[in-house]
Amino acid sequence: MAQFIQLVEQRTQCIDDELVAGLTATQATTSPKYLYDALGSKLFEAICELPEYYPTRTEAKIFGKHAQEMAQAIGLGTTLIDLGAGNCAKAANLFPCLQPAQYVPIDISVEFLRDSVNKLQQQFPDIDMVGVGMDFSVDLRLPKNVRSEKRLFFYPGSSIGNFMPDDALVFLRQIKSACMQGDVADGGLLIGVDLVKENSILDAAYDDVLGVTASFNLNLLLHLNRLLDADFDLREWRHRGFFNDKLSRIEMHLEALSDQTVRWPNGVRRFERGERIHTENSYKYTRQSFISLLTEAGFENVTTWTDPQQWFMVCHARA
Ligand code: AVI
Repeated sequence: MAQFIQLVEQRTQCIDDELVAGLTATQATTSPKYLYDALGSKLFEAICELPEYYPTRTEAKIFGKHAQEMAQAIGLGTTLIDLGAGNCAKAANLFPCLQPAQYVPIDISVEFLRDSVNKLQQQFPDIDMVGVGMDFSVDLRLPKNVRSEKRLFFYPGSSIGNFMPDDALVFLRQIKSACMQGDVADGGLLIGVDLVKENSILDAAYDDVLGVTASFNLNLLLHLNRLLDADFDLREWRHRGFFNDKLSRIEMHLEALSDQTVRWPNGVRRFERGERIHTENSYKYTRQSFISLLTEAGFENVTTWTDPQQWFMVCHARA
């Protein structure tokens, strides 16, 4: 069994306060991290299989084609820190080329991660693995068991797009300083970024015909019901997912299908028909706008790889 460190509690006052503040704001909002309970993580895996959801397979093709070049740019024997590891599959595909000395998958979805890392440890018994259950978007301080040598932060899947640009900058700066800990040359950051493209392709990717993304979004309400002991009725809500051209981002919302009141202990929120809860943004960058963001965060020597249609980009940058 792999080592596992759990730094998140399932239900804290902090979570409640954050959720209630978001739900009772004039424009109701929830952090996208609440999309990922155990079922949400499985639904996200299903999204990645959808024909409309191009990011996963496009990124996989880029890694498949250029992994050797990436390993040459990065070097072997890194401490591979996988942010939002989920089922750990993307990093595992890179093990043969990258040959990490230590693998550190981190995810907020603790039980899902625990299962994934234990299975992976059986497959790769020679790699030292330390699974960490934590919310790295809040605090990137790593436990002591994580080697400080040659840290390579791995952040695939364009999850950086789920941060507001200002928060993305703060987060990238945190990664940069975490790379700099230790006295051996850093491994840097290997990150996947979704690129701006035709609206119809983006719209379809976040509002698929099978309704898997709709289920993923609606499942957030089940999660909130559990976390807050609230009484959202899922039949009274629908999914909305579309590209907002001006802000260069996909927006996901849950829209009330009727006037209704949602209750939880010590709290209540009235929603009118058509009112929305903003549940996620997914920013789309151009190659240049993302390189500028990396540079502003203090990274240098940026190398990029993309697919022939230039729909997705993988970047390596040194701290
Ligand atoms: C995890 N993240 C990069 C996904 C995205 O594309 O923004 C989450 C997602 N939301 C809906 N579909 C996928």
